[in-house]
Amino acid sequence: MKKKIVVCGFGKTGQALLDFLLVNVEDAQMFLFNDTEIKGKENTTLKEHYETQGVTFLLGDHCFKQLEKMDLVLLSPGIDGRSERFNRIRKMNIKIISEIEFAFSTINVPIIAVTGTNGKSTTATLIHHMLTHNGKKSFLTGNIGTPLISRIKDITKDSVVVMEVSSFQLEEIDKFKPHVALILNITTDHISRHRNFENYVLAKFKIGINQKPEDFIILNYDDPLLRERGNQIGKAQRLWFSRCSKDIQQGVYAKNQSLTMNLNDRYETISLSNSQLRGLHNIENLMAAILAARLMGIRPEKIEASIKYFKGLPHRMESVGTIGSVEFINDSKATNVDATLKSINSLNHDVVLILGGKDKGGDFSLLGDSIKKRVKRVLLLGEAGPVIYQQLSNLQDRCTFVSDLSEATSKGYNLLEKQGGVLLLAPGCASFDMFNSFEQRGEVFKKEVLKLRRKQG
Ligand code: UMA
Repeated sequence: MKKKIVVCGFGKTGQALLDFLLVNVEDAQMFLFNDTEIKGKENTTLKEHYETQGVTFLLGDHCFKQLEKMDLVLLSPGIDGRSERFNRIRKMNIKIISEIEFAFSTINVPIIAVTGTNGKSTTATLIHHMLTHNGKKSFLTGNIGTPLISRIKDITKDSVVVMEVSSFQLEEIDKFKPHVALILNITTDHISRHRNFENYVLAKFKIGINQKPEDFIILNYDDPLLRERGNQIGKAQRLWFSRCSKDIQQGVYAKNQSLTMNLNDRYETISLSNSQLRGLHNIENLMAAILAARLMGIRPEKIEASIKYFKGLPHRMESVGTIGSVEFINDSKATNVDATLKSINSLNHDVVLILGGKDKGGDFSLLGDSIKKRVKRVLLLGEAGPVIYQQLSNLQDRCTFVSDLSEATSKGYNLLEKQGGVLLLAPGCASFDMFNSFEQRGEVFKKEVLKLRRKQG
């Protein structure tokens, strides 16, 4: 009898899994399960394409029962494999494997895996940049938008894989083992998926559970949770990075724009003065990336030389221009409270802050002190607006509700026009109440700034 394999989720991951299976697995019956119907022209065409290749689509949650007949269930990260319904399947001894676990089982090259609540994409991209700039064959994959499984065909013995890994992905790993793991920070996020903060922390810690003493884990010494519990993660050699303390034995610390690295009592310095990245959090991202690149054998002077060519990613503290003395900064990727806090704290100017979107259960009162010091007005947007208003209880006189990004942009500009400052989009929330993604939200903001600039002549 043919083996029955079902791929769950018809997003980027599900499609990449199907592409891989159709080429590499013979003699199996292939299924695709998705909780909802497939909509849109592009996806419908793709569905038809897979159907002609023999894939049977199981669409709608009422089809979930059919998973009970499968031999193997492959999961996309957005689907909660720890939910009641999947636990039921697990108890029936049906194998459930996540995409990263499955992809990992097919390769044997060093993996550098970056996780953390914030800074993952920038740090992973920085590492990839430092490696490729210095002649390594690096693949940048994972949560950043390219499932690992989609790159397997191109990975060769001399490759290095750099992965951004989310808590959703880590929650489902079994044997996945990076040679170098990085945890940049851990603050509250994704509580609706993980149910509580501890589960989220434990998912992040899984990055190191399979590591051996010949592997490395890079941790943030300035993160209270990591400093307290970082020594309990796995068996890898620990390296720390710190912006605030020289008190680290192995790793790197920053003093102004200069980094001092200590690896096995060998001291090296690297200057950040050429870096184009803004914000204190980016010093942390740089330190973490530099340690990883150094562990992969890149010389300090080569790392230093490559830093200056890295422009940063769109939608992360991205300056999208000025009108008069008002600067517009797009940090649409700040989708949780901690990221917003870091954005505000990296600006010295008078700030008008656009906050709100789809609430992920964050505690916005944590922004109180920084708002008091730096933010003259908070423009509240989207579904989370009223919740944030409640949580900023003693700052409500500084809050104004706006109906969309267009109103937020023009109102923000009017408020700053006379004495100058920064209009900062750092919403602290997901985008899905009004947009398809944080990228789309950022693009809309950029368009609004452009419109305003044209209007101002
Ligand atoms: N779906 C269901 N049932 C569910 C949830 C989703 O059927 O309960 C279906 C959807 O209808 C859709 C498909 O599953 O058809 C989407 O699957 P997915 O959510 O796993 O999305 P992908 O397109 O495969 O993208 C995933 C990651 N998405 C999530 O983790 C939510 C992408 O991270 C990642 O870039 C991509 O794999 C490649 O690895 C995005 C993300 O938002 C950027 N990540 C979170 C974050 O960064 O905060 C963790």
